[in-house]
Amino acid sequence: MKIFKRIVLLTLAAIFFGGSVQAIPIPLRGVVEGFYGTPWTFEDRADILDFCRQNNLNSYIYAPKDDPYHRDKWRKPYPADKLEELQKLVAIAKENNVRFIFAVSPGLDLKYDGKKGDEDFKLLIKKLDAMYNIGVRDFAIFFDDLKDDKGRHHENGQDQAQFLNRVQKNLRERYKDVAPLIMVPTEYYFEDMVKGDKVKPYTRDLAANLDPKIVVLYTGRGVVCDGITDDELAEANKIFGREVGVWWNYPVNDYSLTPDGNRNVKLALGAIENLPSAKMTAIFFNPMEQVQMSKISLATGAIYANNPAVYNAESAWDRVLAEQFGDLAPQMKIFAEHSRHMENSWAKVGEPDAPGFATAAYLVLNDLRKNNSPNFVPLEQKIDESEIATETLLNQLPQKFLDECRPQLEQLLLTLKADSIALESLKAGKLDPQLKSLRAEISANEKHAVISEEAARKFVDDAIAFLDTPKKKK
Ligand code: LOG
Repeated sequence: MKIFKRIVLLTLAAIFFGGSVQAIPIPLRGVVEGFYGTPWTFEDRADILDFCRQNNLNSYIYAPKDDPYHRDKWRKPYPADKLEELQKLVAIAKENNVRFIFAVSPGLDLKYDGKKGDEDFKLLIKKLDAMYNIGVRDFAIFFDDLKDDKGRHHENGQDQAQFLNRVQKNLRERYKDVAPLIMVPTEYYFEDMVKGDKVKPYTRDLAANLDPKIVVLYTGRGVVCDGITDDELAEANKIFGREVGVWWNYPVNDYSLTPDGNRNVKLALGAIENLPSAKMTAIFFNPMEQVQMSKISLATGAIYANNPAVYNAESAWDRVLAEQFGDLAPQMKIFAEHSRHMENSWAKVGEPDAPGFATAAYLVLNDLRKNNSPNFVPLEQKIDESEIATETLLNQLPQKFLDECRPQLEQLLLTLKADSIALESLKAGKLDPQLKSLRAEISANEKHAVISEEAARKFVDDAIAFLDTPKKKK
């Protein structure tokens, strides 16, 4: 009996870990071009559609925030040249077996009632019809980011639901081949949908009135958060009375801003992680303006979306780096490790940057603070290894990648130079005057590139602070 049990268990384990368990892909999986900033070019989009096919992603949502015809001037029809470009993309999507989902964000000034409401409804249908005529069969309507300066929005859930139901009904009556609508609510993250243990009125009314076939996307606990658990997903499903889909805000970096308003200064090069393994209807990854650099995490996202139950972020990351960078994968991994954590006052996602480096640096300073003599070697090795990798990438990466990550590579190299000098200063017990000017240079460059804030950059700051502090007499 015991032996029999063991055989059964071993067989089950072999099936499970051998990967022969049937993969269950998320039905709708892809990329949402949904970031603020310069929209992707035609070539970028064609490239991403091909990438989607290669990675078994079956959908692409066209929703660039700064395409005026998508949001600010949504009532205006696309001019002929733009329409022609879209038509070509729709054809390319079809060739690649990717659904081209056309989105409009009319919420900034959409009218719901009366004559104005009817006019707007007609204009929106006209906009979608033009897309139908160039081959689009999937549509989305987004109502995100409608808050005023005080963080309040004035949307009514019932109005929005009725509007969307009407759009859905109109399309389905006239066209037999359009897919169910996809929508993003105005309260699109969990913490904004509830107050205490109560669902807020807007979300409650939207959920109660929205056609159950319409797909709702949400972003998780926050706008940019560090994961969604199966329980959290179940909670969102309950609120909306349907299986919701996810709009995942990684690797998007449009909120990585400098004080003077430069965007996209930090690259998000980590793996997709901490997403549900439970059944889900849709997932869309919002990428960076830097299209090539986005492909690292997008490809891990594709591995996740094709088999969420067995996804392992670390091994997916390794596999993708090898596929995309070949011989340069080890160097790329070192660089990417310095640039995967994204955080500000309202956003937090991605593994910590270069944790091995950060630990080695911490140990050195900790010993010095305690008057122990530190072992400098592990940190020295980390600095050297990162420096060699960065230089190799600057010399050998193909141009299309360098076009997108040169500022960050150069910033890392500068920071590592400062790290070396910081280390020598600590060894000598005396601050090299060069160090502070290098630190100022790093700050100045952060207008264009931010990297490794809590690892390579932090060591420079910690070393300066340590050497600047007057020693206590023993
Ligand atoms: C926007 C999105 C933006 C992202 C990250 C959603 C649904 N909407 O705060 O366009 O790229 O956050 O900044 C958003 O996420 N709003």
